Amino acid sequence: MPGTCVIGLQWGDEAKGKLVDLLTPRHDFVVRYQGGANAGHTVVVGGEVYKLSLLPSGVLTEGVTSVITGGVVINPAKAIEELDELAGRDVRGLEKNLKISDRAHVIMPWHFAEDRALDANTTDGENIGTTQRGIGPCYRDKVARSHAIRIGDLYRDELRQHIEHIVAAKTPVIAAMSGGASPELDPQAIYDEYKAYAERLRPHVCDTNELLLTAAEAGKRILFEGAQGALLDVDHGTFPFVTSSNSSGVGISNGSGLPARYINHTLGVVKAYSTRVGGGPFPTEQDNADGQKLRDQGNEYGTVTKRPRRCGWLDAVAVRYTARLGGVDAIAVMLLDVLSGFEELKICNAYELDGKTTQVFPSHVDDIRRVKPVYESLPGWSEDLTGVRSMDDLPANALAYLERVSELVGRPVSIVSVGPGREQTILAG
Ligand code: 2SA
Ligand code: MG
Repeated sequence: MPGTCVIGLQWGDEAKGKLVDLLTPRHDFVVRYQGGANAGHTVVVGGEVYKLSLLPSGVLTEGVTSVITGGVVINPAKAIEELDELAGRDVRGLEKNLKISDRAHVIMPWHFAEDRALDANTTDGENIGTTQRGIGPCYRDKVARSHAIRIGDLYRDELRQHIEHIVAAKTPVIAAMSGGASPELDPQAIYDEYKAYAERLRPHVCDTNELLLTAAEAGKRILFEGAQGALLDVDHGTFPFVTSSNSSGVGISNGSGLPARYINHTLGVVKAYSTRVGGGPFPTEQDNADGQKLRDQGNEYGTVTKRPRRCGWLDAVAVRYTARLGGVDAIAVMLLDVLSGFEELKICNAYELDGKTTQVFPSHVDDIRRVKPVYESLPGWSEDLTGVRSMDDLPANALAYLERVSELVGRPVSIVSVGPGREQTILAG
């Protein structure tokens, strides 16, 4: 009865999508349980590149049921756009194989306006740098309850009235937040638009709690696909520079509705270096030639927003923390090929804070800003790794790098990735 999770241990973009795609054939269900269309999962199948934001990466494998649970916030237009694109590229069976929870909250037009206004109005000068996909405002309305719309509400008679009520309440607030300009929110137009989305998505909508509980009780194999990374977790990450969901391992049960007893293997996904997109502290950031080289070699640009990602050395203090937080059994080290051509590689193995050396990841953003990373140096390698298929064929320095990462993080390395293709994957035993 395996329930396997794939979660990112950094700030997202660890190449989780590739791993989920690889593991999917061994599962009956693939589940997205948090976040929304802020995620960007790139999967390469047979030389074809698929970029998914909202749909689980499992949709690319026929015969597997992909599930978007109640913990996800859904932009219906985006769901439809991705469905259409996949249908146009001959991905089959989605009508039957994609399930969307009727409990999931809906991203509405006002959420985009609020996301823009909120992110431009931070108090301490640094913006969160959200993806502007309405994620935070939608989760905020979910927790606040009174102005929320769930997928199931789209099929109820009260929807028209509910939209009118919310637009009336929000219009002056959004206007005040954005310097007086009234947002263009026409209740009738919004109603018509979302009714059309609802009809289009109707074949997919169901009670996914019931579906997944029944599946788990019957011993079906379920793969949980995390979005973003654990350091962006709203409760346990670098708050407030985080996303609005539980993107660490703790989010799996609350987002999916499945109790933790059905989860028995957690794979933590680690990029061989670090990246972050958006604002917030990043202790090992290299705003210099090394960072630029990582960005160039790793093609480090946002999948969703195309923003250049900030790049730096691997931060083993942060990853050790998130591996423990996530109850991670083993780690997958991704994008190792990107490190080829560096004479020297650095790994942060401790922080200095107020004159003391620590291996504890600080809880307060100001302290994370103040830490000074303590680095150790490892010799690099010049060989191209993209064609390597076994651990034995890796250069000695690459093997030594992996061993040291494993030691510092405190978890075995079970998978190494040397390129985006399915075949560019090494099982480390
Ligand atoms: P939001 O939009 O409210 O979730 O933004 C809050 C913070 O979370 C970060 N965030 C991400 N970081 C890395 N990757 C993400 N997905 C896309 C990608 C991002 C993109 O795969 O590249 O295309 O820019 C993602 N989603 C959210 C975000 O940058 C804020 O720091
Ligand atoms: Mg991504």
